[in-house]
Amino acid sequence: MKALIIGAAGFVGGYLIEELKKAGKYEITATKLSFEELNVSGAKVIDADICDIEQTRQVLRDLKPDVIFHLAAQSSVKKSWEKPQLTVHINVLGAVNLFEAVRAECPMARIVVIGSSEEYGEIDYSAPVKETVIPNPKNIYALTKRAQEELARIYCKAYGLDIVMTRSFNHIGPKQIPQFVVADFCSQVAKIEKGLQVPEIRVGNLSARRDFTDVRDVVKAYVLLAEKGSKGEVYNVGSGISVEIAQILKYIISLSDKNVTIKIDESKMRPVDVADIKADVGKLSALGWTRNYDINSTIREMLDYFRKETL
Ligand code: A2R
Ligand code: GDD
Repeated sequence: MKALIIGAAGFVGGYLIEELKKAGKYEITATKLSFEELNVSGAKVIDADICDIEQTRQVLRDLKPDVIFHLAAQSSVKKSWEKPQLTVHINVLGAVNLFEAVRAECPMARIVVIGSSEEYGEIDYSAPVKETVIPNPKNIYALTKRAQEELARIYCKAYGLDIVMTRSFNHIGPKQIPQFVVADFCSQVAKIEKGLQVPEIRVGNLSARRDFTDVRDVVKAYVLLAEKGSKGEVYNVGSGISVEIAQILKYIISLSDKNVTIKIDESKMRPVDVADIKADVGKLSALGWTRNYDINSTIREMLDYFRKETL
């Protein structure tokens, strides 16, 4: 079975390669951008830019994959406010390019398209959100992921492409870059412990509540969806529990013996921020998905990772 991961040099890619290797039945090819590093064993690595339709077609023509995981994206909500055109370009044009290339080169391939919980936007937050709730995206990143999902649905219905979509909630784990909240706080604490930062942690909106899942459980869901997900369907990938960012900060600080003060950094605030969101994962669980990691153990691993990496 030939598996292709597009955008494999990011956070999720390395973990997905490991999960596919564990399954033992995949011949894995992974794409990265030409300037990115990806040193992995057990996968062939090639350069490809999803915004380049010819390059994308060439990859599919040469490989004829059975399953494609589309991870490539501008994945930061914060950056999408700063670079809206770039975000639309990569996330929307990239998706259309992939669908067009699949249509031309390997129309039978199963495609797992990674969307975001951010697509839900401003909804009733009182209960875990089901896939049937109508999304109401409130930021540029969210809208691009919504557009990607609707495009996927159109390519599925109009041309019969075999696409499964996700709305993935926040994922965390060792090696995540400090652009995202848990990695950011852990990285700052590690720097403070090494005397590289004054004992003051800079934070954004602490009142938001998010649903965090360990990346290793997330990639397990992606492989399961490749194998058992229903064509044309969207699946939440999350834990079902939302945690206040302030609570996470308090926990990370409690893991250190340093006296750390908290400083609100206005540059980390977003023009609009979803208040609280948690997934209903009944649809994914019905396929047999379970989680192995709890949030606190993942946070401890992340802090230890930054302690080792911070020199
Ligand atoms: O932006 P970079 O230099 O970090 O590269 C990212 C890469 N990428 C592309 N790949 C192919 N063609 C492009 N035109 C292109 N533009 C960016 O996709 C990065 O290496 C990868 C995405 O990885 P991350 O940003 O680390 O996202 P992560 O956490 O692995 O999330 C995977 C998926 C994304 O679609 C997120 O939007 C979603 O899960 O949450
Ligand atoms: N990054 C960051 N840094 N976020 C902070 C900070 C800080 O210092 N302080 C508070 N926050 C809040 C943000 O305002 C937001 O409410 C929450 O923490 C999570 O922010 P991020 O970790 O940056 O993630 P995100 O939710 O914007 O996006 C991530 O999750 C999405 C799924 O919900 C990304 O991984 C996306 O690619 C993914 O789709």
